[in-house]
Amino acid sequence: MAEFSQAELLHKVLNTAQREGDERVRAIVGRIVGDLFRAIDDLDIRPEEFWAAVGWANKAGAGNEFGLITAGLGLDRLLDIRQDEAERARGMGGGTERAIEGPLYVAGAPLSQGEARLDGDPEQGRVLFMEGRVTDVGGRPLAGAVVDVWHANTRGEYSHFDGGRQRPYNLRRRIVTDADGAYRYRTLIPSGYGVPEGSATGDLLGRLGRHGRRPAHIHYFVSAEGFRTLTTQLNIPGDTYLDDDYAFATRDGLVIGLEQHSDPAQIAARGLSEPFF
Ligand code: MBD
Ligand code: FE
Repeated sequence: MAEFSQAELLHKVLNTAQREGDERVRAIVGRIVGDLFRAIDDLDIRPEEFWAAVGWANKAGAGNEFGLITAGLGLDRLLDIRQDEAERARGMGGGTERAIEGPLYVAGAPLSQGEARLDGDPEQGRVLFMEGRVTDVGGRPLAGAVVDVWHANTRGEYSHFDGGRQRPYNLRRRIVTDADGAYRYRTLIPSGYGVPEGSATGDLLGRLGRHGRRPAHIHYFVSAEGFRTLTTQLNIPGDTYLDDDYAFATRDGLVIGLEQHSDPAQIAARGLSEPFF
């Protein structure tokens, strides 16, 4: 029976002696597994704790929850912080701040020119008319840019992730900017998202004494030929969770201004009364 030390065990796990395999994967897996070896040692992790964690990870995987978990552990925000720093170091700053993508994007939303109506399911809610302009960092309008937006409904649920309760691509659209770089859309003000009750993510957050709530937000990818794509989110003002987001994704500069209108004629004059289905 072979006897070997922990260090030798790690070398065998990583197949360090061979030139085969992917060196980058070896470096990353080596760091993480080495740290796990140390954690098991230093914290004296018991077999029951270890197997409970394996069961938890299996549940998380079965529920496609890893994107929810990384957001809650701050990893997505860490990547944003690092990209901000890298851009600042290269003198690339300026423009709208980035915010994390999150795990609930679906590619291929309906595409329209200049404007769109996002809500297609019959739902009671506060109507939101959004107007914006895509420019380069120097303020020059970008015609033909694509604004890809997605958000939750008034119950905080996303289409494609709610067991089929909403129709496909509800509250998801791609809008091409006009000659002035402008776009506009009509939708319903979303509610904040909450990590599902009883999920592996919810269990973990509960064990940390945390909640899994996000403030109401609207996701954006903004892309244009010859420019890097901006991934960001806009926040609805006044939300309780603006400064207590489980995903650490909010930024002061991304809270939009809202003007309230109650005159139905004024609302009708803005158009976009027909759903684009
Ligand atoms: C979301 O809606 C979201 O935007 C993020 C970042 C994480 C979980 C759910
Ligand atoms: Fe979201």
